[in-house]
Amino acid sequence: MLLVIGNKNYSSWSLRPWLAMKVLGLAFDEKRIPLYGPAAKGEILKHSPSGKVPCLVDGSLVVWDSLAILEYLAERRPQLWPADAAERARARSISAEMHSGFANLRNHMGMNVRKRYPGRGRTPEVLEEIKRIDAIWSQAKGPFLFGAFGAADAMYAPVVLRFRTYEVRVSNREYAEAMLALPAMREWIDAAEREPETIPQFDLPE
Ligand SMILES: N[C@@H](CCC(=O)N[C@@H](CS)C(=O)NCC(=O)O)C(=O)O
Repeated sequence: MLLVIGNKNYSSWSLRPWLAMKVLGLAFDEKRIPLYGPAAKGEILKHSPSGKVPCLVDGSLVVWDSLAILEYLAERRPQLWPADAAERARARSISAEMHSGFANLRNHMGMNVRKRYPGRGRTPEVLEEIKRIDAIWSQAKGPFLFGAFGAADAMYAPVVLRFRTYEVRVSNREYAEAMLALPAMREWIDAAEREPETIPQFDLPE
């Protein structure tokens, strides 16, 4: 399998399936396309019909969009979703909520693994969304949202990194600590720190 992703420093959507594949121990190659340069769109379109990353290529099959990729992976590794039907419905609900919502958080607290922006981005709307995430994380079974690591954790992984950058405190600190302690998260962070590219519109002075 080939996973096409963007910059590890900035591409929150790319992190989701990448992390799930690493935690599951699936073998895959990755192709990293630095985003928003003059050639980026053309390069992405060679793989992804939506013109966006992430995109998973499995032989002749192409799967794009982070949540669709997680669902595809779950067909091979059902443990990505909780075994209990009611828990599974809740895991899917909060994953869908992350996929379609939290627009203010995305806009005002863009992912930037390398930087620290304490106190920034806290508009009233962002604070409301942080409260909602705090409530979701407070219901974590521990150490991850539904016990063992799963698709819902993959969906919230970029928020863990955003809260690290913007120094957002939440009630359930253990959850973020467990996520940051995953060897795959460390690997992503280390790679993001070594990336040479910067995207000026996402790279405000600290
Ligand atoms: N809903 C999509 C969003 C994908 C997305 O917006 N990806 C961004 C990078 S994080 C992208 O490809 N941007 C490049 C572009 O639009 O040219 C998903 O869940 O995968």
